[in-house]
Amino acid sequence: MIGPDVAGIAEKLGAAADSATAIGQLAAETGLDSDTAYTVQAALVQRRLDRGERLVGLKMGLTSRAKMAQVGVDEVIWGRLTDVMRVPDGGTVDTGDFIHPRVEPEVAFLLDRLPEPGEPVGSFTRAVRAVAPAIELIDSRYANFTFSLPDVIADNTSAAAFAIGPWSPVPDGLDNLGVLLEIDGRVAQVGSTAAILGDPRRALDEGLRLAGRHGVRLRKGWVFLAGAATAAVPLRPGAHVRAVVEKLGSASLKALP
Ligand code: OOG
Ligand code: MG
Repeated sequence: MIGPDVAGIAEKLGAAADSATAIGQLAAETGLDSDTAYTVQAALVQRRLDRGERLVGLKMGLTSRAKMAQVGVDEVIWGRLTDVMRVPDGGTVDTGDFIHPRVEPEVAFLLDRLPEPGEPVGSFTRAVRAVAPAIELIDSRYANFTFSLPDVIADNTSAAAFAIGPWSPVPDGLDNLGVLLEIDGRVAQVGSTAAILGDPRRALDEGLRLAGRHGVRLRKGWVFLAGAATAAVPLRPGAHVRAVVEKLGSASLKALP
């Protein structure tokens, strides 16, 4: 049997992102499974690298029940981040560059000395140099923000942009910090870092394990997004967004009017 057309699916997803135009889901009709979807994701991100973007990190997705429930997919997934997706803290995005952008509060890790493939993280404070509050802007390339597990994996887990607040040394506990997402100064979502796999540090173990299965090694100096603690909220033109994580401070971005 001939498998799914990996290059063709990656091209469709890439063109959808470039033109900010939604497409229909592809996995069911092409017989795409999750493993092959990661191959599509690699090809989709390679398309960005071919035009000069640089890999700067990894993101986890669906590490909280709130996120799983919002999109109806209940497996932890991971995606790739490039330099062009990074927005300066307090910076501006244009909602017109996206299809139906949503924002969500995240915790970011700055990676340091990572274990060899197959080894557990062991010392978190050796593997992670600093932590920061962050905002992820996700933008599914599928119509109505609706997808199956292989669809969202192929679509680089809806990755579109991210902003990172000030880095701090790793605090003693990361497992029960309050998380807020504010839009125009009003609280839109409330949560706790405990929602992220019980402790966001676990997201790193999962990232190493799951990415390792596909031969991807995390690098010193990379950013790692542990996954949102709350559901995501639509980003409207003109909105001011702030994500606050207790003890870590806040990250912000605004959307052009
Ligand atoms: C998939 C990406 C999920 C997270 O933090 O859980 C994600 C989506 O919700 O479209 O980034
Ligand atoms: Mg996210």
